[in-house]
Formats: sequence, C-alpha cells, structure tokens
Amino acid sequence: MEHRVLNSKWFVLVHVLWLAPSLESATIEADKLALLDFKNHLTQDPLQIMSSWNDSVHFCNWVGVTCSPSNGRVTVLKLESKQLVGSIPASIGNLTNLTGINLFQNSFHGQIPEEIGRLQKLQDLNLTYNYLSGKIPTNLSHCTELRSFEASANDFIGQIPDQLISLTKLEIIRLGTSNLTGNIPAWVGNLSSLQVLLLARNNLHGSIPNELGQLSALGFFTLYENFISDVGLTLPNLKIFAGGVNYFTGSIPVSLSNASNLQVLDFAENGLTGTIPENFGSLKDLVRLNFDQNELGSREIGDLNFLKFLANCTSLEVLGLAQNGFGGEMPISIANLSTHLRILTMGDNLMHGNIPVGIENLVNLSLLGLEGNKLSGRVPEVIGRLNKLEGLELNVNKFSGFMPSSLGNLTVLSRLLMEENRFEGSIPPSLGNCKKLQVLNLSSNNLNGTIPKEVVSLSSLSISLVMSHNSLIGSLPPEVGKLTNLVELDVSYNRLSGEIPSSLDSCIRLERLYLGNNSFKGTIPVSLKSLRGLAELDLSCNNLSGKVPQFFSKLLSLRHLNLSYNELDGEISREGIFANASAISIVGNDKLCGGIQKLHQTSRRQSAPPSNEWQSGLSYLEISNATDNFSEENLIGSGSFGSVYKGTLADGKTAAIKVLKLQQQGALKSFIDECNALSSIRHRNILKIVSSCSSVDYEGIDFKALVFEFMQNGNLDRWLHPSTDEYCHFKKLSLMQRLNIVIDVASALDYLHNHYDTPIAHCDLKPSNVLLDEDMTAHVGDFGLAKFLFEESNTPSKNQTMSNGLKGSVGYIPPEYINGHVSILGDIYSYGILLLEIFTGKRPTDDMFKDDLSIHKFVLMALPSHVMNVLDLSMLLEEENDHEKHEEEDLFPDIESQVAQKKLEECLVSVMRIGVMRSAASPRDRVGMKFVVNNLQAIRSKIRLREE
Ligand SMILES: *[C@@H]1O[C@H](CO)[C@@H](O)[C@H](O)[C@H]1NC(C)=O
Ligand SMILES: *[C@@H]1O[C@H](CO)[C@@H](O)[C@H](O)[C@H]1NC(C)=O
Ligand SMILES: *[C@@H]1O[C@H](CO)[C@@H](O)[C@H](O)[C@H]1NC(C)=O
Ligand SMILES: *[C@@H]1O[C@H](CO)[C@@H](O)[C@H](O)[C@H]1NC(C)=O
Ligand SMILES: CC(=O)N[C@H]1CO[C@H](CO)[C@@H](O)[C@@H]1O
Repeated sequence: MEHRVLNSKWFVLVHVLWLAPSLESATIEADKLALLDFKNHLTQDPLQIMSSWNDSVHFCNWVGVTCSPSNGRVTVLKLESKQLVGSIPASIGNLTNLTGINLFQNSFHGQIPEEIGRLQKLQDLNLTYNYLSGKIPTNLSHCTELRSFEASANDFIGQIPDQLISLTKLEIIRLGTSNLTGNIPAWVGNLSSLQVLLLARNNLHGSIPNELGQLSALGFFTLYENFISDVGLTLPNLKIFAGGVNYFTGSIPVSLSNASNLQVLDFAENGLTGTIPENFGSLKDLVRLNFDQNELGSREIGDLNFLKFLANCTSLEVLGLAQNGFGGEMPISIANLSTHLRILTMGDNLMHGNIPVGIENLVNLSLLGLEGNKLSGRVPEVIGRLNKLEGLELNVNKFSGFMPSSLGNLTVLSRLLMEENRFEGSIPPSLGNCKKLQVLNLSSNNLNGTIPKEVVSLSSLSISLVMSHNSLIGSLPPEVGKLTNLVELDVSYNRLSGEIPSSLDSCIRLERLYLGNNSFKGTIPVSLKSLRGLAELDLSCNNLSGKVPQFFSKLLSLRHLNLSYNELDGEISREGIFANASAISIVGNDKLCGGIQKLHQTSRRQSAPPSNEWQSGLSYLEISNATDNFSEENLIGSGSFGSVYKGTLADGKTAAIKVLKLQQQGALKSFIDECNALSSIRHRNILKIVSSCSSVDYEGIDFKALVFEFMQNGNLDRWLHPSTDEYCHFKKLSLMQRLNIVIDVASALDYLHNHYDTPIAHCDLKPSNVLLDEDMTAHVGDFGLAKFLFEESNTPSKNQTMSNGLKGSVGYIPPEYINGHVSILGDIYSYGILLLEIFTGKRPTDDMFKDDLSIHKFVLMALPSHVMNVLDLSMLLEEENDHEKHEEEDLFPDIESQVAQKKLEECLVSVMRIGVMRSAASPRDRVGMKFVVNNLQAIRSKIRLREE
C-alpha cells in the first residue's frame, strides 16, 4: 500500500519532467503574455516601473514579479505604492499560479474582473487605496485558498456577496471606506479563522449578527461610520472593537466584559443609554475605552460610581466619557485610575462638586477635559503636578477662587481653557512659564488686577489669547509686541486704560483684535498699519480721540471695523473698507464727518447691521391702503407682538404685513431685532422681507410694520393641526412633503448658525413660524426674537444671556432658556421638537405629554422597533395615493413590499433619531445640526429609490 503511493508520486514527478519542455514552456509563455497585457492596461507609470518589463529581461526578473523556482510560473505580483494608473485586465486570470497580488496604493480603476476567480491558489489579495469600483466579483468565491482580502478605500458598491461564504480560510477582511451597502452577512460568523474584520466607513445597515459571536479568533473589528444600530454580541477574543459613529442605541452589553482580551472599545458618537457595566473592571488589558458623545448616565448622583471598578484596568490610557449625561460629583476614586492614563475627557456632562485632590496621581495625563460641567470650588494646586498636561479644559464651570499659580509648572501645556467660571484675583504671572502655550482663554471670569507682562510675552501663543469680560485694569503691557505668532487677541470688556501700545505692530499675524469696551485713550496708533492680515478690529466704546487713520482704507484684509462710541473727529475716507457701510461702525463719534452717505443713515443701535434698500420703507398711508385700512378680512394671524395682514401693495404684489403692537412691552425691541436680523440674511428657506414702515399713524402714535413676501400655503401649524372647520381643506402632508420641510428648515438654521459672520439664533422656531409657499417649500419666518450671538467660540454652543428672561414658545423652548441663556443649542432643541411634531403629528404640548412623558421620550422609547407606533401614518397613505400606478408593475408584490416596508421603516427610524438626538433636555446631550441636511437628503433619496 505504502509502496504503491510512493511509486505513484515518483511516477508523477517523472511524468512532469518528461513532458516539461513542451507543456511548461507553453504555460510560461501564457504568463508572459498576461503580464504584458497587464502592462498594456496601464495608462500612467510616472516611476517607470514598467521599463524593466521588456524582452531583454526574463519576466521573472521584471520589477514586482516573482516566479516559482520549480516551474517558472508567476506566483506573486507585488506592485504596491508605484503610482500606477490603469485597470486590471481580465487576463490576470491567466496567471493561474499566483498566490499573492499586491496593488496597494495605486490608481487602479474600473472593476475587479470576474476572471479573478481562476486564481485558485490565491492567498493574499491586496487592493487597498485604489479607485476600483462596481461590485465585489462573486467569482472571488472560487479563490478558496484566500487568507487575506484587503480592499479598503476603494469605491465599491453593492453588498458583500453571499458567495464569499466559501472562503473559509479567510483570516483578514479589510473593506473599509467604500460605499458598500446592505447588512453584515450572518455567514461571516462561519469564517472561523477570521482575525480582522474591518468594515468601517461604509453604508452598512442593520445590526451585528449574533453569529459573529462564534468568531473565536476575531481580535480586530471596526464598524465606525456606518448605520449599524444594534450591538449584542460576545466575542471572546476580541481585542479591538471600533464601533464609533453609528446608530447604536440601548445599553452597553454587559457581555462585552467576557471579551477578556479587549484592548480597545470605542463607541464614540452613538446613542447608547444606561451606564458603563461595572464588570468592565475585569478587562485588564483595556487601553482605550471611549464613550464620548452618547446618551449615557442618568444625570443623577452615583452615575460615575463605575469609575471605581475601572481601577482594575491598569493599562488604561484613554477614557472618554465626554458629552453624555453623567451627573453627580466627580468621584474620588478617579485617583485610582491607571497611572498610564493619558487622556481623560469628561466634558459636557452634569458633574458638580470639586476636582478631587487625588487627581495628582494621574501623572501621565496629557489631556484633561472637564469643560461644560457644574464643577465648583477651587482648582486644586496639585494640578501643577500633572506636568505632562498639554491640554487643560476647565471652561464653562463654576470654579471660583484664585487661579492656581502652580499652573506655571505645566511647562508643556499648549491649550488652557478657563473661560466662563468665577475665578477671581489676578492672573498668575507664573503662566509665563508655560512656554508651549498656544491657546489661552480666561474670559468671562471675575479676574482683576493688571495683565501680567509675563503672559503677553509668551511668543508661543499663536492661536488665541482671550481675556475679555473680566475686570482687568492698568494698561495693555507693551510686551504684547512679543506675540508675533498670535492670530487673535481679545481683551475687550475690561477696565484697561492708557494708550493702545504701538508695539502691537510687531504682532504681524494678528487677524482679529478686540480692544472694545475699555477705557483706552489717546489716538489710534499709526503703527497698526503693519498688521497686513487684520480682518476684524474692534476699538468701540473707549475714549480714543484724534483722526481716523487713513491706512484703514488700505488694509485689504479688513472686513469689520468698529470705531463706534469714541471721541474721534475729522473726516472719514470713502475708500476701501469705508465704502462698505455694512463693514464699519462709527456711531457715537459726534465730531466725525464725511464718508459715504449710507454711514449717516445707520441706526443708532451700535450693533445695527447695514441699512438695506428696503429700509427706505413704506408710509403709513401705503400700508393702510394695502390692507384695506387693516380690515378684518385681511387679518391672517395675530401674536403677542402684533397682527399679520394680507395686503396688496401699490405694485400689485401680494404681501404679508406684520403690524407691531407697540404698547406691548418688548415689541419695539422685537421690531428692531427683526429688522437687524433680516437686513443681513438671505436664504431660500428664510422668509424674505420686502419692505418696512416706521412712521406715525393718523393719531400721531408710533407705527411700525414689516412687509414680507406672501406665502400662499400659510403656516405649517395649520397643515399639521387643522382646526375642525378647516379640516377638509387640508390634505394631509405626505411623507415626502414632510421630509422636504424638515430639510428646508434645517438648511435655514444651518445658514443662520454657521454661514454668517455673526451666528444668529432664531429663538422661536415652531410650526406657526414655518411658512409654506405655492410649491410647499418651507420658509422660516418671524425673527422677532432672533439674537445675534457675538461671542466667539469654536463650539456650536455659542450663547449669550438674554436680558429679559424667558422667551420663545412653550413646548419648543429648551429647558435651559429658563436661565435666560440663548444659544444655537436652543434652536437645535426647537428643531428636534419640530421634527418630532411633523412626523408624529402631535404637538409637544399635547395632553398626553405630562408628568415624565415628553414628545422626546415618547419617540425615544419607540425606537427602533416600534417606530410605526408613534408616527402619523396618514403621511404614508398620502404617499401611496401619489404612487399607486407603480404597484401594478411589481412582479413580486409581496416580497417586494415586505422588503420595501422594512427599508422604509429603517429610513423613518433614522429620521426620528435625528429629531430625538436634537431634542434632548440637556444641551450637552444635543447633537449639532452639522450633518442634518446631508443625512436627511440621503434618507430622502433612499425613500425615493424605494418608490421607483
Ligand atoms: C488568456 O487566456 C485565454 C484562454 O485561456 C486566451 O484566449 C487569452 O488570449 C489569454 N490572454 C492573454 C492576454 O494572454
Ligand atoms: C497590503 O499591503 C500593504 C502595503 O504593503 C501592507 O501594509 C498591508 O499589511 C497589506 N495587507 C495585508 C492583509 O497583507
Ligand atoms: C459613495 O457614493 C457617493 C454618492 O453616490 C459619492 O459621493 C461618494 O464619493 C462615494 N464614496 C466612496 C468612498 O466611494
Ligand atoms: C479588581 O481586582 C481585584 C483584585 O484582583 C478583584 O478582587 C476584584 O474583583 C476586581 N474587580 C473587578 C470589577 O473586576
Ligand atoms: C507549483 C504550482 O502550483 N504549479 C501549478 C501551476 O498551475 C498549473 C495549472 O493550473 C498547475 O497544474 C500546477 O500544479
């Protein structure tokens, strides 16, 4: 038996050698032809890699080609990072002895040919970083020896083909950053050798199949930036799980703690609720645990108790808990966290109490983020022991007492944010030792004393130095000239005096300089003309005298110049920035003359934006005529600040005319605010103002009105909640119409919040302020409460305190407005509520929403599986009516409609999540508007696809 086997092997060998000359040379020749064909399909080869691919060199010696020493066939094609441009020809399938192809990082485009399936010995296929497109070829399933399939960062579309189930030897799948759709196939759970599964940044939907729990070898699993919504798996050998930026909701599975080898668990930017399981403490290898931007915590005491269990995670380097709802005190057990901890982010939560002194143990911290909480008391001196800190963010809390002078020991600190606290006393000169400091913000505290020259000598300061809104006295030290790298300097709203130092001319990088609201005197230094990059200069509300320097008109970069309320005199230029009335403000300088005409029409309000053509306005008579003497028939609405009439203007155009009730307290201010807001904004989804009237009526009483373009379809409120007698006139809004409306409103807000130099908060977003034109395009109107938000900030939480308390409309104003804090986050809240109302058909003030149940909670609890239970299903009926004809064409109506139904539900869940994530009670929990328009548009196209 054994003898025969040996014999037959020997026979085969002899046989091969015997036939070798003819058969082998034929296949070898075929390999050469295939390689030349590959070369022919290249269109660019800047490194001239292919110069060796010619007849004078045997092809086994061509660059990138490896042959088998035994039979001379090509076994490996390795051409990574060679800047090749071209496509992969079908003849690649002729190289049947290939075991490896590596075309990593080139510019191959087109599809992977199905002929790849002929490569039955292929073990490693590496196509990452190319421009390959189309679907992943199903024939790849014949390459049953494949161990690694790496093709991230291409433009693949479609699903992961089910045929690949046959690739049982796969150890590595990397398919990140493409446009793959569909679900994660359950059969992946059968690939028992799988160690790496990288699917991040695609358009995958659905949940993680339970079958993946069988993957005992899986150690690296990334899914971030997909639309995956459910996590419930146990992967015993998982080392790395990156699930960030998905739609995971629900609680963190306790079973994850069984993955005892976990090193990285990253769920940032999801919608997880509940708390961090205590037995995560058993994950001894954890290096990174990131739950930033979720909805964890109960906002209550005890929320952070789990920290004491994390003390066992002795390798922990990164702990991310920022932007959640963690309440209670910062626990003293923080002192027992791993000393390897480098990054601790706990900002934007609801923590109160002091920073525990034990924090000094975390000697390796490089970033400590505690911003946006309610922490109070003194910042402990021991903070100075954390001498590896590069970023320290204590801003927006209630810290008080002196700033610790030990901050000066933080010699590698580059970012120190302490604004919006209650720090008092003077700025410690020791900060001058922080020689790496790039950003320093101490604004909005109770700091007094003088500005230490040591601080303004820190030439490392490059991004910004902000000390505004304090009570600093003395002069701006001439050492400020050492800030040669600084882009922004803000010392406004202090009590600084003396002259503006001429040494500022050395700060040649300055783009924004704010010295307003101090007591600077003397003339504006001519030396400022060397600040060639200056874009914004505010010197308003000081005691500056003398002439307005000519050089301002020559500073080409200057966009805003505020010189108002000083004692400047002489004639103003008409050139450069002075030609643009909207870019400058000079009011409150009684001795100034000259300049362009418009400057002198500017309203008395210091912050008044430009006068506009419409401000020339209409007379009382014209308004009275237009509205048929304010007749009842023309009255189309009324609110606390006035009445709205339909009117026909002299030119025949129909308009909506809002007449202010001036006796109502605040109405005049509201009029001015609305004028200011509207004068500077223009957007297709914002109600356009046509004219205004500021006059006296026949009895000599002040009369003010605003004239808007007329909106044929009235306001959204009437469409959502028609009164009984109107009921029959209003067809229910269809799903598509509702989607269009929320997209329109989001575009308007996006514009107000982000696309204007000074962000504007609308402050009163609700259905009755959303108007619909003939085409049902939505226009946001009523800017009577709108606020310009002047504070400079990098976060969307730009906010400003309202002078007279609660404003806006019940049901739509965010809880924090009770403290008089107006912010963009407030609009985001109103938007979230509006969206939920539009799709549920229920007002936030509906009787059913009382006690603990809000519209937000109502929807949140239904997501994802019960979404259909909370929606206003009449929108779907409307939709069906509109598309009845399509149904006849369906060949498999049942299957089709089930799949379509499921897809539709997924889309609706995504829509509702957008509302839920914006209407969280705590501003800290609200997700910004940045991606709303895009996300909604994507959902809309998916729904359209479903219908086609
Ligand atoms: C690849 O092989 C097929 C048949 O096996 C042959 O017809 C074709 O010409 C080959 N292509 C190249 C470029 O050698
Ligand atoms: C693909 O090629 C790149 C570059 O050579 C390499 O870094 C990477 O590890 C390869 N992937 C696999 C799975 O071998
Ligand atoms: C995915 O598709 C979208 C639109 O179809 C396209 O804009 C985007 O660039 C694609 N992304 C990738 C990574 O191919
Ligand atoms: C932490 O470690 C201690 C000592 O090894 C052990 O007794 C305790 O159970 C661990 N705690 C957790 C939550 O794993
Ligand atoms: C060494 C090796 O794998 N040789 C194979 C090359 O391809 C031919 C044709 O597919 C096979 O017959 C050889 O065994």
